[in-house]
Amino acid sequence: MYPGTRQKSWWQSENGKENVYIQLDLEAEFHFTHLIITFKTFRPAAMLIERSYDFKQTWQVYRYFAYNCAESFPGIREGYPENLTDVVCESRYSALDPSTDGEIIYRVLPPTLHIDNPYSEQVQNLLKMTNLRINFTKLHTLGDDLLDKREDIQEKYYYAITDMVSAIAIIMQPVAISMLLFMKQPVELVGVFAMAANIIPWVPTVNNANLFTTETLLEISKIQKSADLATVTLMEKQDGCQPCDCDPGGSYDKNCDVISGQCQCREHMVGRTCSTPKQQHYTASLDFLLYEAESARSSANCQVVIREPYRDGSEITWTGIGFVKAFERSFIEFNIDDIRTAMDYEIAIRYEPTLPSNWEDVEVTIERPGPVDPNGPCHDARDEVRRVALPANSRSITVYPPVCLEPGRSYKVKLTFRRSNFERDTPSASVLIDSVVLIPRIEKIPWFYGSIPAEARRQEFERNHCASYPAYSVQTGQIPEVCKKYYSSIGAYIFNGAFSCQCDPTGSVSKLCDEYGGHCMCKINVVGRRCDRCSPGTYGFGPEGCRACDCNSIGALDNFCNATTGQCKCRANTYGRECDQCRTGFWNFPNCQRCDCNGHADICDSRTGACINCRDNTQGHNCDQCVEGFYGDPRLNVDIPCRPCPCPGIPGSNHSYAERCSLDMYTKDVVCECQEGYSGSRCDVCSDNYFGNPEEPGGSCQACDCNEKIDLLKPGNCDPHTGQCKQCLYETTGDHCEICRSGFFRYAEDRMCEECVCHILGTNSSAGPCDPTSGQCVCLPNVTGLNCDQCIPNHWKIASGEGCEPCNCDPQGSLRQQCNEVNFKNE
Ligand SMILES: [Ca+2]
Repeated sequence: MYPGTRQKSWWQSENGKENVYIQLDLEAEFHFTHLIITFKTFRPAAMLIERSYDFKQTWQVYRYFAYNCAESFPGIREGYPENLTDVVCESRYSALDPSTDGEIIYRVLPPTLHIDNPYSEQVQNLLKMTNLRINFTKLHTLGDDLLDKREDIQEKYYYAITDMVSAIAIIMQPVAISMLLFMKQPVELVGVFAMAANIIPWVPTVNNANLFTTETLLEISKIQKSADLATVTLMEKQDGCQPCDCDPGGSYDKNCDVISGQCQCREHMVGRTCSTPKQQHYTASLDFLLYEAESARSSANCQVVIREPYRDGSEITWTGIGFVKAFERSFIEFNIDDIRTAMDYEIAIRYEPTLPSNWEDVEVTIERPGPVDPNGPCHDARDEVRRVALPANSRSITVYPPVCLEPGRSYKVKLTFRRSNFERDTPSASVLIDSVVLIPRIEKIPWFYGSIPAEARRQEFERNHCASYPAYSVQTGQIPEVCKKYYSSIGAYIFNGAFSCQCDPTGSVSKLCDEYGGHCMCKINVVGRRCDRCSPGTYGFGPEGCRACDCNSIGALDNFCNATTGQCKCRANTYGRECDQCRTGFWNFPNCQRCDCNGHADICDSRTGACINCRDNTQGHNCDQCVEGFYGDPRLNVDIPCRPCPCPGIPGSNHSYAERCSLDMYTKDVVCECQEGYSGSRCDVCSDNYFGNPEEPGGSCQACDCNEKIDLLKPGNCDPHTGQCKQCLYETTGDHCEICRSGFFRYAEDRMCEECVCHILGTNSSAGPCDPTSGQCVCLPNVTGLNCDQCIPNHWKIASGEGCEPCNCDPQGSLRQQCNEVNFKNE
């Protein structure tokens, strides 16, 4: 019955739908004995009851019911079962009459059959079930022959059940099982109902008039209107009445179901007392309303200071990416537009001092977009300016008095950093502001005051110093469990339930988050509640987490790199992702200098500075010299281009007689370094003791050919053009010193020239020198001998100098015809 009325409530199926069903899914095996259904309207024209005892793997029909069995279920025998396993169709529960409160009764063990042993296997098999399904297949349509789509027709017909009585005995002893109700078509279910192990009616609505005295109760905890799914929890009933003990924040109120003790949970809160968020959900932390300074609007004289998490794992004492550095007369303005519950909030400023002294004067103003709700909790809110100091020995400060904020509005909280020191201006003074946090004021939470349990809660809260954690602790791990329990309740209260974790699938290790505060478990170097970004100083958000930037400590401005590419912020002239190289065209990291290549190359060795790929026929460390065969001075300040050496032709012309040449800086003339045999500044003359015509193309210089009969240390041994030898030694002569000079002779080429020895009296001195080969002198008449020193036989008077004369001896008076060659005396 609806509370306070005599009117019964009912379940009703969707209008005009013929095929609907109710299914009970039990998570254990039960014994089912009978079922009585009472209908508010006409009973169905056809229906059947099925069961499964293997968790919906297979289904067996218990019984068919039809006004016209042959038409609705052809082939099924109509009548009463004749043995236990008979499946029949009954028509007695399907008549048009009565139009209301008609029943259908089904007993698994028909009373018409005698059962000898109720514990036999056959009986037990028939009773056991894990799932029960009641299929309604045909509506009585009264005068309307067809159940068609017309709305006025459809509107009239539906199934409506006021009571369902079933007998289900539990075989096992489950402590908590769940049961699901499924409707093929959405069936309007109203209210909470219960059923018992014994014959207990399903009670529609929140009517608590039926108090069950049975040992075990099945209780459907919560059925949403028009839902096709509801969870049923089986609970053991305890002796006597127990306090509901509903979570003050997780449940809507302190009342629970009188049977099950189930409290009314706020969204996504579960458990009998509604104290825990459901899986993959979390309750807001007490500092959930947090506004990062680095995301807020700030004056131009503020600086964002990004802070890397400590590499050694030390506790992080800030949130977000870091801080805003505020100086005197700067301001930071926070936009607050996500208030969910109108109440008093304490403004806490989280900061980090940079000086050993306090920051003495910060002005806090709250800008309201319009008038407050005169009937709401903020009706007497006054927005006087608040002033706070930031002590040097603290990391947070709470601004008093608290401010009353209402949902659906956009507030601006402005911090103005007036002066660091009241006494004097200190423009260099600064303070690092991390964030502003709005902490719900405990005293204004209704379940913390006004009743004995509320006072007890507040005492416990205060005894554990729970009020002191949220303002300065950014680490939930430090918070005592008892405080977390209260914070969780407060979070559920302020935000009307729990939030979905929404852990980032890439950056999170798991879909589950911390039930308090919602922190997901992040992969390496990943941060954010949802693990959705790289921590400062890392990059490359991906399945492996994030990689360290590793920016070069000298070459980069800081250690923060592009979150995607990892590019560090390089100083002037440094280069590379980590800024650990010099820019192209520079060398000598970290003191990057431009490559000195005299304009003849663009790049150089990053370590040595040696130029690479010198152009314009230059070479050298700085492209400061001409390559071999070229001359000039390619240094930038001189800038005489490198030209091919004219020695006398250019290199490769086949008329070049120098490997290299140079420029005489005085005369500005080219000086070739001539090959051996060549000489002159252009190598166009032959060296001493060489000859030829190097000034002409194709001409060359050769060594003088003087048969080694010259002194090579002396100059001018041969004619520089003809090669004619001019200083033959060893009594030689000829163009190549190949012959003995006049008055000398030799027998063979390899012999030295010898002087001719000619008898002065016997030699015809006017006839020339001796024979150059034999040494034979030219003799006067009748003179003979190599040296012309003898008269021919029978001749004498060689000393005459005109040849020898015959002896003319008297043949009788002389012994012989022989006479003294010199003296005239006959022998
Ligand atoms: Ca921050």
